[in-house]
Amino acid sequence: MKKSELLSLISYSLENVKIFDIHTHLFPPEHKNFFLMGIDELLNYHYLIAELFVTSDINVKKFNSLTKKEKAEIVWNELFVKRTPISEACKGILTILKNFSITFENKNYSEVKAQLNKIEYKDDNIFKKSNITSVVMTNNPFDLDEWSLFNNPNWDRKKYRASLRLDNLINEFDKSLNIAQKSISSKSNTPSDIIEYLEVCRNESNPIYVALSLDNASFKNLLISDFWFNVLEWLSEKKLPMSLMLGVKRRVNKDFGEAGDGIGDIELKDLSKLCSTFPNNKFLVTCLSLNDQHELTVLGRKHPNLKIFGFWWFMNQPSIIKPVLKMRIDLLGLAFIAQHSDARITDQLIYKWSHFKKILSSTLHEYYEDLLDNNFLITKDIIQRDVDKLLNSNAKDFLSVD
Ligand code: FIX
Ligand code: ZN
Repeated sequence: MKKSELLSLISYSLENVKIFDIHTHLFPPEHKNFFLMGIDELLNYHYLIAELFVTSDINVKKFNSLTKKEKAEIVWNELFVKRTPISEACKGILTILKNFSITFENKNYSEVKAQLNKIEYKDDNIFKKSNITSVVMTNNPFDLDEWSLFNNPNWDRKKYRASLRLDNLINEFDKSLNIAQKSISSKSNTPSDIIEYLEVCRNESNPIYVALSLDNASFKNLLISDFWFNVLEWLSEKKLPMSLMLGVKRRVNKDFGEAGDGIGDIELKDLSKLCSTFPNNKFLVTCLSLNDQHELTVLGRKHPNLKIFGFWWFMNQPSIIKPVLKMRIDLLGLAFIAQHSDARITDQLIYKWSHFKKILSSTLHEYYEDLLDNNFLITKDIIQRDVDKLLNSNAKDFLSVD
């Protein structure tokens, strides 16, 4: 293959690869109170809210008391009219609007919204536009309203795959234990009731992994607690991987709500210990801090039961993705899960994936050119195989998902 053909073949492969999105906060439209789509939801994304609070002199308490529509209008005016929408989260909105051929130069919020309201689109259209076959939801078995999704038989369980999000067991253990005991009408009042409850939830939801987001203290506790030892034993028996999102510090600024989370420390030697102590468990891991990426990637070379995934949250910035993606390829070849969207609003799938594929395209181009220089034959099939691994089959193989 000639170098001149390379870029078009990479673009073709990226346009046609079927994406498996292993971490989102999305729900099917049938889950009415939790399904989010449209401009008001997009402009209320906590990434934009954080920017609003530190860019404008808006009163946070007053803003938090407004309706979603009122907030959306303020975000549009402050970040897209009065200022240049140059940040990644702002550019994401522009990518979505452009994708729907919405004109927004000197347009106010109502004029933008009116254009979008004229377009009939569903989650299906967005999945098809971005070539996404499945997304993994974040399902919390201790939020019974949210968990009621699994009482509803009428939604696509292949398109929306389940996970078991267990952060409540870190932050509200006693309350979670009560929920578990009530649900299984237990009299024993021991933490084993939680595992019995999780088994009920596993049968209801057929999750493809359990997930936790952890700071240093809670991660260290995982390694010494009998309860988590029993959870890991249960996971190994059920062949359920554990997804660990490490290095978050919740509510750095409490007034900002969901926009107030930040970066915490994490000791990755503990991750290595976890992988060695539980060789029969599989761990999907991503870290929030740029400072942890090199050590995490090296650990990806040491533990066959560890799979690195995605560019999480504050890592999902083009200026950071490019060098870290190259480091992962240098150290791991293509043996990692390249990205997840973390989308909360269905429309976000459009920009989360198109922005990443642009970086992946130029990165692969660079590496394939090097291979051509070393007389390694690059073919269309090889490119399609590699892109499928990064965006689809590495995740499905590790998670044993068809
Ligand atoms: O813990 C998580 O799943 C994080 O992704 C969220 O808490 C965070 O708010 C988010 O959506 C980041 O993209
Ligand atoms: Zn998330």
